[in-house]
Parts: sequence; structure tokens; C-alpha cells
Amino acid sequence: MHKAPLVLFAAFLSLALAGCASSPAATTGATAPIYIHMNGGNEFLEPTVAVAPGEPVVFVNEDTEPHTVLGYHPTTGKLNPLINGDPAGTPGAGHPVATYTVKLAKPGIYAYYCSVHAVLAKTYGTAVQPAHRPGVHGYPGAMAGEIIVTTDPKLIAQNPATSAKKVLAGYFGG
Ligand SMILES: [Cu+2]
Repeated sequence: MHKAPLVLFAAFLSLALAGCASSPAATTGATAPIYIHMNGGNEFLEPTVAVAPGEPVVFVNEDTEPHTVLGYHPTTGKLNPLINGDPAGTPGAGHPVATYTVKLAKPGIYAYYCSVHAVLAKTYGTAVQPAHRPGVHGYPGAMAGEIIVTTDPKLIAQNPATSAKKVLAGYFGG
């Protein structure tokens, strides 16, 4: 048995714990994942959430059909490769639920949309806004949202209650 690595690991662990205790996220309990849900209504149930830097954001697909989660820049219309997921459909309750997890290190506002159910419509110059994709069913709004990465615990405290739960009972369908 090598003792030195174990001692080093223990030292690292205590440092890591100390780091957690002093971070804003720890004081709000915000290091737990934040969940964003999709179902057959073809919307993101929590279209705006705030998270601490590096806090996991988990997109939970409770729809039988697949969706995409693509980051984009509203002022240029260019895709943001930091957000790029395509959680497959989930047959229903009792099955493993398809998810896509993203962690964003830098504070900022990160917009995303589902390219199956929304399009990026040009507005002025190179600017874009997500719009409902013609011909797809679901809620009339665009399937899109934004993640606010912030160190402000007051913003994080405003997340909808459903964003604290991975699977929402009764939300399967479509
Ligand atoms: Cu979609």
C-alpha cells in the first residue's frame, strides 16, 4: 500500500471541500444540477434558468421524440459549440430517461434552441430570434431558452421549482 498518494488525496479533498464551502454556489445549495424538461408539447418547461459557473445543467427529454439543444449567438446567428446536444426520446415512465448535460464555466447569458421545433429567424442585420418552426405541432411559441451563468445567489434562487427535480411525474407524452 502506498501511503503518500493517500495523504495527498486527503489533502486535496480537504482543499476541495474548503473551496466548496466558500463559493456562492455552496451557500445557496446551487451545486446540485439544474434540470430543464421537454415533453410532447415541444417546449422547454423552464426556458430561463440561472446557475453558478460550472454547475451542471441537465436537459431531460420526457418526450417520446428527440429534440436538439443548440447554443447560438442572438446578435450574429452563429451557433455556440459550447451547447450542442440531441437527447433521444424516452418511451415513458419506468424507462431510462434521455438527458444531455452541459457545464458552462464563464458567467454570461447563453441562448439555445431546438432545431427540430424552432428556427432562427433573422430580425435586423445579422441578429436572430428563435421562432416556431412552421408545420410542427406543440405550443405556439419557439422551443428555445437561455441559461444565465452567474455568481449572484439571488438570481439562482429564482429558478422554477421544477428545475430541482430530474423527472417530473405526469410530464411524459407526445
Ligand atoms: Cu424540439
